[in-house]
Amino acid sequence: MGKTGRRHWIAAAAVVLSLLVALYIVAGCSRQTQTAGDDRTPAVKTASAGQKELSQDERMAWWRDARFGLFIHWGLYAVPAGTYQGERVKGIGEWIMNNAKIPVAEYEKFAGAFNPTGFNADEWVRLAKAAGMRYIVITSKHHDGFCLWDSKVTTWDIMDATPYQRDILKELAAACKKHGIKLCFYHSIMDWHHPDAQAPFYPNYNDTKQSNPNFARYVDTYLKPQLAELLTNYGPLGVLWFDGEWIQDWTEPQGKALYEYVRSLQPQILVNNRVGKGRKGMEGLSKSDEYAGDFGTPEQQVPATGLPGVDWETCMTMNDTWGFKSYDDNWKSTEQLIQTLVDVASKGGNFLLNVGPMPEGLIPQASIERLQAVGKWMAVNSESIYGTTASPFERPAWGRCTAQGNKRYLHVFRWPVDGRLEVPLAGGDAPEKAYLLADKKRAALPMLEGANRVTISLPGQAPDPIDSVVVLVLKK
Ligand code: H79
Repeated sequence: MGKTGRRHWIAAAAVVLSLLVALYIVAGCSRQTQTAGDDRTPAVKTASAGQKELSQDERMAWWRDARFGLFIHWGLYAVPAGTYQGERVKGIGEWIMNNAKIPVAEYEKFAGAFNPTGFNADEWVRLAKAAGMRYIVITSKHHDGFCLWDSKVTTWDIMDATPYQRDILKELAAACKKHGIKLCFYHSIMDWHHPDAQAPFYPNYNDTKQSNPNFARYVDTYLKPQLAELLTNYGPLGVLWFDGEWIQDWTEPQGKALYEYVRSLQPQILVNNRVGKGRKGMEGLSKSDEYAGDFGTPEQQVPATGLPGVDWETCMTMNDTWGFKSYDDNWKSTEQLIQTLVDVASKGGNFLLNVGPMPEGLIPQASIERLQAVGKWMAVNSESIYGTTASPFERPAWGRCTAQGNKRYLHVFRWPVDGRLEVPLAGGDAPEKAYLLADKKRAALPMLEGANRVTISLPGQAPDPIDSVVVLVLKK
């Protein structure tokens, strides 16, 4: 080829290349349009000037990637810790005010005994981080109305009502920022302490038939101003996690309005479905296109086959209470906790695991030990959790599967005695390599391909008695 010929050839190649690039961009845009079409909640037009408005997928991205968070239920109920006037009170610890029918003035006395001198925000955040958790949801206010921060619209808070007088949320916000953990607040819509909310319903604060004629005043002069404080003084938050929305006085339109209000103050924040009336009992599910909220919140349960097309998060206790109860020793095993985390991930959900700190400011030792054990597993296996999506095939007899790109993470709960792991394959899936996630050398495990399945030969000994992960790489 002469010089001119070569030049022509290069020019032609450049034209073809730019055409390809143009095509790629167009294809990319149409993909984006499709994603935007999937959005279940319209974006709020509140992003400040010059700031790009995030799509639903962009807002959800960190949360979908995180998969694992720490729930913290902490408040005055930790003081009675499940016992009132010498009697053990049935039910979850943070409901003691309702369950033991404690008058407001009596309940207020617990504030004088709340002096958590052992509280160390940095330690809590490091514990969560070492467990492999990526976000923390703490009770800014539970149903008893008591506030863990210095609220300007009430004296029913840590600053004005207790001898402790330190803003717990401020300290947690600083520690979370330092350690790269997303801080989130649980906030109760129901309020058993406020005269314009459910306080007058005593002795049945949770009476779902009663209505308070002044409830609108509570929303406008108390609930919303408090949320404004939380949304402006503690940096960018990950989630506002509402609860207590089942009361007579709360409606879906109010939920939608509150959703918009929260996002007007922090456009990128996520809000759970309990902001409105979308949940169905403790299943906590909702289709977000009908109801307000970005994700469903099944409580103390994992949906049998997940919730395709809906973002969701299972919240769960380690024993039988959210708020500390001194005598609740019904702890789940580390095995149960790890396998539940994996089960949830294999169905495409997040896992929000609870601790109920003691009034001294310490997390119960049983919880610490379990979080550390989960962290030990995560240190080896977190790649099979973060950023994964639901299993592409039905639950196998040996365990669970999570997926990311061309990788299938095979979570082997029951190590096969014959050393053969049968894995279903979808049409077009061609196995390239299999290895143990615990094996730093990634030594290839022998594979035998069959019709719609591959059989992987495993070593005799499981690397982890609870869940050993085999990575199956598919040809791209
Ligand atoms: O904060 C923790 C609990 O205190 C709180 N949610 C977790 C995260 C909690 N909410 N409800 N309960 C505990 C039990 C109350 C259930 C009922 Fe109902 C309220 C039964 C009837 C009204 C749930 C909501 C089922 C129907 C509506």
